[in-house]
Amino acid sequence: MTKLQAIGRNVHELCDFLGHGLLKGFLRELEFLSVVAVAIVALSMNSVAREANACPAADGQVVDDPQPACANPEEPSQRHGDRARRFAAGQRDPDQAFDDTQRPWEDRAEGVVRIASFNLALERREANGLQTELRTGESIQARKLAEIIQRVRPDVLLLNEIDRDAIGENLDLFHKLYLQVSQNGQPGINFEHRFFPESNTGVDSGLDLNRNGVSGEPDDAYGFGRFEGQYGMAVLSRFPIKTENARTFQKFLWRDMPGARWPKTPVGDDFYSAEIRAVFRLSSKNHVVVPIEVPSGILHLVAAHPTPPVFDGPEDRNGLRNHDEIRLLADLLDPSAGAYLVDDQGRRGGLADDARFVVAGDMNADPKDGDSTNQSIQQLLGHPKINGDIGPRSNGAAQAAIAQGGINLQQTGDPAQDTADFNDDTTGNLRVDYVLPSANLQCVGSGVFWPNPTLPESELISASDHRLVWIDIR
Ligand SMILES: [Ca+2]
Ligand SMILES: [Ca+2]
Ligand SMILES: [Ca+2]
Ligand SMILES: [Ca+2]
Repeated sequence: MTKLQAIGRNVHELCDFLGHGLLKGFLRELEFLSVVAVAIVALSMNSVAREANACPAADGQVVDDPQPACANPEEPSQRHGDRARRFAAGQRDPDQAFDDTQRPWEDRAEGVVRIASFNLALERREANGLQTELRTGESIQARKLAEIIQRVRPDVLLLNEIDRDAIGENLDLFHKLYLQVSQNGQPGINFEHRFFPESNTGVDSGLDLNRNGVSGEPDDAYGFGRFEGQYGMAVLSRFPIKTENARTFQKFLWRDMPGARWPKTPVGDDFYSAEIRAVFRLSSKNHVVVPIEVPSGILHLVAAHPTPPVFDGPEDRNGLRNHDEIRLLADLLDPSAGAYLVDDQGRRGGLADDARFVVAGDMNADPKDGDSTNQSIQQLLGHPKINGDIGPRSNGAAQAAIAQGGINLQQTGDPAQDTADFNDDTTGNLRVDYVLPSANLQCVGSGVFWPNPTLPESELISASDHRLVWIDIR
């Protein structure tokens, strides 16, 4: 089946999914037009790819967002079919979704602080693999990632999935040889302040955590990893990081969380032995609270990268851990809920009641779809201290869901809010990357860097399976 045939089939499947007879007839007529439109897009993308080295026209024209910048749209499950139908109708979309001039990341109000989260997928299978590649200054992937960051130009940026070497050199290499260097005509970007904490990934527990009878494997580390620091996380900032007051929860034990959701075997026994539970670290990488001195005062970046809820068995050990890793973040935001927490520095409790914060990271949890346990992300989206109405979105994500089809067409979440492009036979695209402001901050803008496929910079997104998400706050 050709790609165009697949798209045509997806349109039919969408009709079946919508179950609307009149709509089916309507869409049959539109199908030919939409296939032609997709073909035109594909041809123009080819020509764009040929001209990838040319600096794209940065006309900066931004179409008015039909939704207020920070508002969550209406209940997505009711809107999904309608929105999908309009996207399938191509340029007739009243939202002007196929407007190829739309570059919302260039729309930035005076005086805002832009905060972003980006899973770079800069992980390699060997401990020194990334270092060797970055040192050349010619990593194609790192160049594309840097260009995305240079285009969005965040002031504070959380990075997920950048391998951490023993002395943290990878972050300096990425900064010096890629971010500070002009990529494809974009001005270089300088983050004077950087924080690159240790990660539990690849730190061997000495025990058989996945219970397959063998110890010392990647899945027996405190966080899945082939070497220490694989899939690390980092904070980059234009504003000073108060490193001396930064908190990490790398070594916090799961058993010290009241009501921890330990996995059970199908017959109801504890999946983990008492020996394992005595040493099990909750954070699969690290959980950090990083105070940053933005112009309006101290802002706490609260960040983590909870384990994916998959790669486990009926005991759902990773789904339950993902839930409790997100719970640690939620508890941190509330002085009473977080009273039990003790960080690696020996300090007790969560954030102060009036603290201003932003929670950021790849949470590996979608509000509607995917495999997360007990809607784990609702612990943050519904948290009274968080403005959970922020719904960063992109036209590129909405179009990708239609073009890629598969499981995307059975999902109930708003496809425009997806932030990761996963396999459409097994998972579908998901909203898993978040930047969530505290309710006492004013959010004046947000978005996801998932450009319209007609834009030259849409070629950049192949550098990661995740997309950069940002918010603008005052
Ligand atoms: Ca094992
Ligand atoms: Ca699971
Ligand atoms: Ca996909
Ligand atoms: Ca989705």
